[in-house]
Amino acid sequence: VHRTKVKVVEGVLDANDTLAAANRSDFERHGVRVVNLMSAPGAGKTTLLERTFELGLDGLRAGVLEGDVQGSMDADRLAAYHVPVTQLNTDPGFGGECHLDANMVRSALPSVPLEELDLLMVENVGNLVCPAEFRIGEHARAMICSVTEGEDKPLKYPLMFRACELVVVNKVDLLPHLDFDVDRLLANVEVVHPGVPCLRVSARTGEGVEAFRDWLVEAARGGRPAAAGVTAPA
Ligand SMILES: Nc1nc2c(ncn2[C@@H]2O[C@H](COP(=O)(O)OP(=O)(O)OP(=O)(O)O)[C@@H](O)[C@H]2O)c(=O)[nH]1
Ligand SMILES: [Mg+2]
Repeated sequence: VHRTKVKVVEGVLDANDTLAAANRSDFERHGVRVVNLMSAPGAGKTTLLERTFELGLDGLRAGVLEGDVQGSMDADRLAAYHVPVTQLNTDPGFGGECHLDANMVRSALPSVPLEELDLLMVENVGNLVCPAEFRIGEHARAMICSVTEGEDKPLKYPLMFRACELVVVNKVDLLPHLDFDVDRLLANVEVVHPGVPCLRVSARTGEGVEAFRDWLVEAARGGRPAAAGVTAPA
């Protein structure tokens, strides 16, 4: 019974990879690079996107695919920046999934104006486990952890910290009020994902947002490798 269960899980992930590859080829046909943003709920994905759109993306035409269990609050916030935003709710039809998968993204693609975009930012559902397991056809993944979450998180949720090409340490403006040790966090990141670039950012004050924007622009121009440690779509 146990072996059968394992096979089922592998089968689900294989099917996901096949759909992720189909998404990837649609993105590439339109010349769109896709970045998947992942974090625990409330780490600052939407706020960081807001600050990034305020800075501008070096002339790149950006859009957002906004993943939430329900509601459109984040999509409404981002639409204020005059970028095309498509809401993808995992509640209807998907049973309130805690992550986006390739099939959900595929079902949303007809509503995403790919021909108008160079860069599609996907804000995943806030969750530190499941989003890391499902590729969606993206070219790069950034994960955001905030300084209120604890230095131990890379050791407790290693896949999330491994399945990304960038770690953003957000809310550094709060450090004077906390006993959070950024160096200890970064050492733990290094244990699970040696060499991954990390940025110190405050989406509140704008500190470090330019470096994040520069990373995005480079990712959009094809300068980033595929994620290590996870099955990349063929
Ligand atoms: N002090 C501080 N607060 C921040 C920062 N970034 C985000 N916040 C606050 O943190 C809360 C959550 O931010 P969001 O940007 O909504 O987080 P999110 O990751 O998009 O959340 P979900 O989409 O619900 O997973 C909000 O109250 C933000 O104002 C930061 O750099 N510093
Ligand atoms: Mg959000």
